[in-house]
Amino acid sequence: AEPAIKSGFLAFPDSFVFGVATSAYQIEGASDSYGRKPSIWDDFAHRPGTTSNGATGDVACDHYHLFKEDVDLMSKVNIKAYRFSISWSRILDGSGRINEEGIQFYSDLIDSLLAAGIEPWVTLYHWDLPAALDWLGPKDSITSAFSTYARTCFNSFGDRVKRWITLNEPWCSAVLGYNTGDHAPGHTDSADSAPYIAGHHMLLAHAEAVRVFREDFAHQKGQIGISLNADWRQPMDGTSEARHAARRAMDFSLGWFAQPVFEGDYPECMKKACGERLPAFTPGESALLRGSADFFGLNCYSANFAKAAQQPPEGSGYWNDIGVEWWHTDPDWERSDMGWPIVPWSLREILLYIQKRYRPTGGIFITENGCACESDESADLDCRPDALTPMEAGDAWRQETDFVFEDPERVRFFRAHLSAVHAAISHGADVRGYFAWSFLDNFEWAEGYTKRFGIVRVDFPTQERTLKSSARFLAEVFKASGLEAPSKEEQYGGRTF
Ligand code: GBH
Repeated sequence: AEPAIKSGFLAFPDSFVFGVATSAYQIEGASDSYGRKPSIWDDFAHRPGTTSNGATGDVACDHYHLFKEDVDLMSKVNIKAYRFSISWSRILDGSGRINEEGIQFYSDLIDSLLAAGIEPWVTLYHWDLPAALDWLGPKDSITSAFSTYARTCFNSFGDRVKRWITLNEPWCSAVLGYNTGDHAPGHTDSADSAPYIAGHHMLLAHAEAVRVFREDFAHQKGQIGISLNADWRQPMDGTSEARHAARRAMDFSLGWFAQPVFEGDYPECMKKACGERLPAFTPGESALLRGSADFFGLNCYSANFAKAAQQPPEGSGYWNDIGVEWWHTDPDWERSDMGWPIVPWSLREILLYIQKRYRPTGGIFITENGCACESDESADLDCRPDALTPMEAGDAWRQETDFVFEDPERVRFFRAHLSAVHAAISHGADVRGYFAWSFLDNFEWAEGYTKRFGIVRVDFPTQERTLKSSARFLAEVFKASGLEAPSKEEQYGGRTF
């Protein structure tokens, strides 16, 4: 029976895309088989002291071998779109040779998705750079390596894939990879300009891949964009100082990449603060970048307040360049297991900001939003998924007796955030899709397997999958194309929309 449409029901447009997301290194495993070559994440994770408990993506969710079962599970949860990434070093070995086994894997995955009525959304680069390459350059070799890789993907899969994302969160690659060293390749001792140079080359690589796609693959009639991450920055108070600080924080995170992609150049405040340390675009590069995304992909998880830094900047690194106190949260905000504040209304704010600031013609797609909870410390590890059998009968998991792993905090998170997306649309933001992060519990980068983001629980030693109640919740939202607004108790800090 169709769900009853109650007065608190928030309906999404019929064309709204509801999906889930993952990335290659976080789920595939099979890291050194079937012709796959190492990426910077293989090298990094195998270096002692880089990840929690020395975790690596060697096996991860073993999705390489279990992808058919995973696609079946997706069908059970009414997933209409699946965003995954391709492992560059699985399909190219660095000498120009194509690894046919790697191509076959993604080809089979894409075919299985299409057979299940699930639209593939493919990210070309989700942080797993081939180990022989470096975003620091040289500029021409890294950008042309990326465009060759992109061309291989368009050639092999573009007949079936109509939605491409060039890069996932270049901010993370640049800052966490080349400044804090928390992510691969783990540079901490580089010059102050390292993240800017890495980011610059990522932007040029993106622009080059988009040029190739538009010039040589127009007949595929696909769309190509980029996924940028940003946490919303709310001015600490009504002063112009705080508003200015918030704007700077947004420019140094989202604007760093969004302004070149949508307008062809870096934000003025970055150019001013960084001077020579921020590379400049030539007029040709700037023209190539301007308008180089058919849609705006946003990955958003959290928010903070913005307040001007009290101390005058010392040194000249990225964090000093911003001139904003970066970690200024409200002590009353609830937090996820990552320690990130949960601030649903901020998702509405950032969507409206993007709409107003960049007016993306192809709309905004939230390509990631989600929450880490039921971490290993708090999870009931005795909850073994022996009820997998009854779920095999199609919709059987809907029966009340079925085993589902209970993750009420994640259900609450999704309900609040989807309501915020609905509110943003009502206020004029052209939001056209939402992808939950993540389909499976997976290798959470430096956090290893200690943080769980999945709507499907993975018991890593046995690779058994169990649907969580958040999967059941999203299945209903996706089917009804809408949801009941949160009750008063479910809201965070009592804030409504
Ligand atoms: C995404 O990145 C990744 O794309 C994905 O692979 C990953 O598994 C997922 O999120 C979960 O982590 O430092 O207080 O300003 C997330 C990017 C950037 C989001 C930093 C939260 C931290 C808040 N993150 N941000 S803060």
